[in-house]
Amino acid sequence: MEAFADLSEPVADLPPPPVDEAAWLLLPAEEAARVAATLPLGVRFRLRATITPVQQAFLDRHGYLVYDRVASVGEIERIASEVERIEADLLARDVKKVNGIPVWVGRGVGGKPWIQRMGFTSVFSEYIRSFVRDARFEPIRGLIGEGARVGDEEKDGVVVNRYGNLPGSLRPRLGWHTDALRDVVYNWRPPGPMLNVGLHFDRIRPKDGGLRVLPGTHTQGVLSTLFSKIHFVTQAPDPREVAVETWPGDLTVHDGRMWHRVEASPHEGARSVRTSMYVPYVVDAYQPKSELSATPFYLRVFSVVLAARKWLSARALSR
Ligand SMILES: O=C(O)CCC(=O)C(=O)O
Ligand SMILES: [Fe+2]
Repeated sequence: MEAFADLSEPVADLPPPPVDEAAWLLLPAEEAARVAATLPLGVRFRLRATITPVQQAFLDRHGYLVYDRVASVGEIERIASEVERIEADLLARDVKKVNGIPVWVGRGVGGKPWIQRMGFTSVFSEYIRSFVRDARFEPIRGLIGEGARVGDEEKDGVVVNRYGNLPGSLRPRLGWHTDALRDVVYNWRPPGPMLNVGLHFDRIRPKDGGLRVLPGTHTQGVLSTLFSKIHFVTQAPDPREVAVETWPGDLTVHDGRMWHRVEASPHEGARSVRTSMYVPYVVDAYQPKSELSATPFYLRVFSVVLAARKWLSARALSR
């Protein structure tokens, strides 16, 4: 225990228990839909051996699910230490891109170089590679679709995001967006169903910032998916948004067509840091990336914005 720990705000508090689904496990779909409609938007589910009818109905209705602490604190710590090891290696080798996906290096706690978006982590870590394949995630794989696989070398691979409100941080937040935009931009096809699976490393209360989702927007028309907000630019809170409160090890599933964003932390320094890890499940034809892969257009735009931000903050720090 640190001598000056702030005891007024418990940060290691326990989550409310996940909803008890025992009575609903065999419900037919229509009844499960009725039950799902009565659950609060902040409901937490327990990941079982199969996806329950009510979980499926909640996802269909609202576009997301939160699973109570699917990873242990020990596992989260181990993954975080693997991420630090990979980071040290990428920084030492001055790697700017992995398989065409930019490595965004900002400044972290104490001003040290800090990788804020890292793709393909499971390619660099046997631990992460086997963790994301653990038997407990089988039902999630089934949720994505028949024959879904973890795309270690596909899309952006297993991505680790780090946000922080620190001098030189490249991303304290992430503006409103749908993940489905990528589908539209690359494949010229309307956004289809697609699920994103995220592991959360931190205790984040609504007042600490973190993930915000707009329930139900996954069923909007294509035009709303594309234009009801300006992708990555609109930051303002939406009156209908839900703050996804997390405890370390929580797992979220969200529909890629749903609008969501990451709110900045109001804290400073280490207390403001938030880490999430997203696992790509792929059902399409195998399309591995390689060192020859081109950088996706939207990441190029991002890189220009981040370079500008980096330059501005370097100027501010040197004053
Ligand atoms: O960090 C998060 O939880 C969300 C990240 C996200 O939405 C994204 O990278 O597309
Ligand atoms: Fe997203």
